[in-house]
Amino acid sequence: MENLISLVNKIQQACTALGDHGEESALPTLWDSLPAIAVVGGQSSGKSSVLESIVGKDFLPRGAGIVTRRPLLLQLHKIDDGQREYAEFLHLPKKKFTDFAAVRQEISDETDRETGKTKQVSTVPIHLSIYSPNVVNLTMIDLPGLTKVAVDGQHESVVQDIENMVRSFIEKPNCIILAISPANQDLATSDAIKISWQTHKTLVIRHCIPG
Ligand SMILES: Nc1nc2c(ncn2[C@@H]2O[C@H](COP(=O)(O)OP(=O)(O)OP(=O)(O)O)[C@@H](O)[C@H]2O)c(=O)[nH]1
Ligand SMILES: [Mg+2]
Repeated sequence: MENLISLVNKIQQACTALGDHGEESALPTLWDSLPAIAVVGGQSSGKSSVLESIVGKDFLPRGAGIVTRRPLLLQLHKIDDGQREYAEFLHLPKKKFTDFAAVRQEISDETDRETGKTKQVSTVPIHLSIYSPNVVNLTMIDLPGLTKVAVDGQHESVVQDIENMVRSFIEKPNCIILAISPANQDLATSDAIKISWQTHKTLVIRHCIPG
C-alpha cells in the first residue's frame, strides 16, 4: 500500500510538471484518475483553515476577501518519529522549508507570479509536499472559494471560472469532496453542499464556530 501511495504521489507530481492538471480536455487524461480529497465551499468559508487544522501547521494564506487564488495540491508524507518536518514546492526543487511562515509567503508569492497582484484566479496549481511525523499519507487540494459576483479587478467571468475549476476537480471519479460550510450560514444556502450534491459524491461537512 505504501508503495502504491508513493507511486501515485510521483504520478501526481509528473502530471503537474507536464501541465496535466484538470484543464478541459476532450480526452480523459492521467490526471483524471488520480485520487485526492478536494476542499470546496464558498469564499472565506474556512477551507484553508480546515486544511491547516488537518495538517496541524500554520502555513496557508488565510483571511477576508479572496485569498486562495490557485489550486494548491498538498501532498502529505508521513516520516519517522524524531525526523525534522519540512515542506517542499515542486517549482523550487531541492529547497527544503522548515519555517512554515516562509511556506505561506511562498504560496502567496507564487500565486502572484501567475496572476499578478490582482484578485484574478488561475487554474495552474501550486504543488506542495509536507513531510512530517504527524500526518497521514494523503493528497488534499485547497481550491479558490465559490463566489456570486465579480469584485473590483476581477474579470466578469470569474464566478463561472471558479465554478468550472472546482467542478474539474470534484467531478473526477476518484475525488472525495470535503465540503465546508460555516456555522452561521443556513445549510440550505450552502454553496459547498449544492455543488457536492450535484456530483453525488461522499460529503464531509464542517461547521465552524463563528466569533
Ligand atoms: N471565527 C472563526 N473564524 C474562522 C474560522 N475558520 C476560519 N475563520 C476565519 O475566516 C477567514 C477566512 O478563512 P480562510 O480559511 O482563509 O477561508 P477560505 O475558505 O480558505 O477563503 P478563500 O480561500 O478566500 O475562499 C479567516 O480570517 C479565518 O481566520 C472559525 O472556525 N471561526
Ligand atoms: Mg483559502
